[in-house]
Amino acid sequence: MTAGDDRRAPASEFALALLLALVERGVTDLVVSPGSRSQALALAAAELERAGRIRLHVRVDERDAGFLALGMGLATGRPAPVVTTSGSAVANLMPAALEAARDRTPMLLLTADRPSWLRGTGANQTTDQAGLLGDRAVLNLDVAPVTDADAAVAAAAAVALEALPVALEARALRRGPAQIDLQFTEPLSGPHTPIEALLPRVRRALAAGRAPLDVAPPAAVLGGPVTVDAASTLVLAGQGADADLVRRAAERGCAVIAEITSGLRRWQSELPGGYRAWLDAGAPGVRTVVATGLPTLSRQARQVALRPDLRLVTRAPLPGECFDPGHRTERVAEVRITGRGPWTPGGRAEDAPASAAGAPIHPDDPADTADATAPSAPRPTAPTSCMPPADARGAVVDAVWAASGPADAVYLASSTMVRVADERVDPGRGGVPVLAHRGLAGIDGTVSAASGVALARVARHPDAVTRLVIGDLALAHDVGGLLVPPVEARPPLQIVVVDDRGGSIFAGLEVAQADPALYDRVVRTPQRYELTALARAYGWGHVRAHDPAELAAALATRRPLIVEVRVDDVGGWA
Ligand SMILES: Cc1ncc(C[n+]2csc(CCOP(=O)(O)OP(=O)(O)O)c2C)c(N)n1
Repeated sequence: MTAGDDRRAPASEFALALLLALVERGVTDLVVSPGSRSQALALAAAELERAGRIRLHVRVDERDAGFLALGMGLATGRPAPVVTTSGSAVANLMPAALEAARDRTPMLLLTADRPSWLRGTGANQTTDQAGLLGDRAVLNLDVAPVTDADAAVAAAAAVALEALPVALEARALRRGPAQIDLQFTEPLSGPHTPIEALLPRVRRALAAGRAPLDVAPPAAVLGGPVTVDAASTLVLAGQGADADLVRRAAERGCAVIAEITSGLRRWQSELPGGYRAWLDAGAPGVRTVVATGLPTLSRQARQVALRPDLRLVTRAPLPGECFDPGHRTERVAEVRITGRGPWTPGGRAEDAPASAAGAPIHPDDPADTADATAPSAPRPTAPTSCMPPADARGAVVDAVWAASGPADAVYLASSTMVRVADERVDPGRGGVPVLAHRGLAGIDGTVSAASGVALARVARHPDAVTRLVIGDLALAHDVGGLLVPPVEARPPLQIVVVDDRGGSIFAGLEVAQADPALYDRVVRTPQRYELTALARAYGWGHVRAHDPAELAAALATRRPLIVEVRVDDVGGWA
């Protein structure tokens, strides 16, 4: 192409080169919300999809786009970059990004912006959106517009190389959301070099550039390694727990409590009466508590961590917040375990990963570490001795676990049901991958996040079904997550809605003693929506399950479906 007939739009040349660079370095999925300022990125994403180089997911609502990407990041450990236009669109990514910051899920926000000289001038759809996450982001880049098509590849490679070590490397020392704010000037899109011609140039530019070295966490933050004695150690694992530490602890005979959202339940010890009762009994014999991840699901776990007579050690190798209820934990990068304790893990041997080599993509993903080709055969349900059959919530947990195999996944919405599952699922049923966003324990974005998990799982295991267990308010909160463009495959997701008319979680709190009418009006907040009509409006199948058999039959279809379970005021099937 000669200078005279060069009609390439720098915006499009740059956008395609940037996305190609990310794909070259491992990005497989992109999430796009529509807009004008972001058109070059969006069109480049669509072209890459057409060329079979990425999977593209389009969501109208940026909040849903953010949570969809969060779910993919949770399931794979890699970010699915999210493309948005400028203005309030960017702010809609905030809830998912805050969650990602807390539970250190990789996330890459590609936010299109107007050129910096329009900031502060009252320009349409323009706000101070670069660096919106502040220091919650692991990286903030504010990228000036590329105005010369010949400079586009070098500029794109420079941006990618700056972001890659932080945003993409699985072993990055910082993990969480990264924002690349990309300023674009007119023309916002236009002709560009074809993918096949651009790719070798992008590869050369990536190879020629040098990625900045990642910054090690300040040494002062981390003590250790600490050595603990298995016989007197309790390991407490929450979401994001270190799988290797938990496995070593279980094999050494430590007492292990693995919250259901740690995904490591199979390593939990057989503690008399269940872990809550054992903790209530004073955790006999324990002198040291080792925490890993973010335990959030029981009052007892927090209390044991606060006991002044026990030493608290938290394994938290990455900078940022860690589990430290009493502001006194010994924060360490590594925990060594000596000796031998009396406890045995309750999980079955075949639930354990075949090999400890190579970190699983998700800590409780036996399908990713063991035989990934094994059929996702449902497990027999464990005896449900601790709850009467009339307990509808318990029956939902049993049915979901019975229907799910190791290549499937269960996503637990925040609120009552995650706690029911935590109490009820014994280690013998610990082979099913469990995911949740427990960092901030929001009830927002749950349908979208579970959809992201479902899409990530099925990309790896073609028959995988993800099952979301969600309350009626959390579903209402993310109705928009049900909206899937007609050209896109519906995520292989079954949504079990436990409808107890509002937030039942509050019934166990002091607020439940308030005037019942006031309590209902502003706390429990029962809603009235017709789930059948809602499902139809968004193109989902819907069934109502009146008993465990109907629920099991619905789940056994393995088809995308909304399954409604109505629960009465005493917890039975309504
Ligand atoms: C984004 C967000 N808003 C509000 C809350 C507070 N909250 C926690 S649980 C809950 C009620 C959830 O009700 P539902 O989804 O029906 O579940 P249930 O309690 O009935 O199991 C609310 C409003 C929250 N965690 N996150």
